[in-house]
Amino acid sequence: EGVGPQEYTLIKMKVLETPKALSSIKQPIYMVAATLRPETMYGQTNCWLHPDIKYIAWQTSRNNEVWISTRRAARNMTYQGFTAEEGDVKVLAELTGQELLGVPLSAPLTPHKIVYTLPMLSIKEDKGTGVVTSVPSDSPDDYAALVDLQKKEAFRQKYGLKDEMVLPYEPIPIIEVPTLGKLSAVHAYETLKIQSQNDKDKLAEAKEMCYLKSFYDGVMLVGEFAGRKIQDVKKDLQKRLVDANEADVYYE
Ligand code: A2H
Repeated sequence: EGVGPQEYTLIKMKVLETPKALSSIKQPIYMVAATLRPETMYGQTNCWLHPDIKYIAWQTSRNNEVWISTRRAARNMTYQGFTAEEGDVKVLAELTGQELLGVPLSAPLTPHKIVYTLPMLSIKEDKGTGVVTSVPSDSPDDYAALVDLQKKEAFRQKYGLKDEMVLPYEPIPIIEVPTLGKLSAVHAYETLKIQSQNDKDKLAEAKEMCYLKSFYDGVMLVGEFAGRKIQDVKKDLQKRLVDANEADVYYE
């Protein structure tokens, strides 16, 4: 990673049914996922949370919205104009990822009307918001974690997830990458015979196979920018999302 701060697009995923633990909150609630790939939002199938990480629901100064992220990310955001006062996080609730699983969300650009929060064990507490949007077509980590849940009923049951939150969601072809095809992450996963989201070395290899190539040679298959190269549309797509109040820009 470079010297300067990293710019993330914060994707706002609206909570459609407030979980019990947040029932006192009457404002609109969003999970905010930090991504480097706003142009992949057409392929979202779910949202990842780490079951053991602590998240907070906190008051932003944006349209009275309440956002869910790690406390660390919320604190950083107080210095980026997201709150009334710098350094002051107004915490409305604190809870673990586990308490927030199986929550229905509405997310931008994906064809799915509802996507669910599901568990991912490789989420890092000290990066982004701790909330990760899942694009299994183009992210080997996302594909591996989704397949783990789809293959193992016991894993779904452990977290109280219903089959319909997981089983109907398949990778969506959104970007064509020369030699890797229209589902580049699936191609890498299969070529390297990855077994699970814990296959760290092979997943690192899969990411090497996919990411640079997708960024430099990938072509959009869907949406307003279909037929255009990824590197030429990333900024425009970010701006569209921000202008529609479906995203924000966050640095760390
Ligand atoms: B990306 P970097 Cl399709 N822990 O978004 C683990 N991973 C995290 C995270 C956390 N706390 N916060 C964000 N991320 C993921 C989409 C995507 C991403 C695609 C392809 C590649 C890709 C859909 N998931 O990232 O360490 C998020 O996944 C390639 C690295 O700051 C975020 O972008 O470089 C990316 O990792 C940020 O990772």
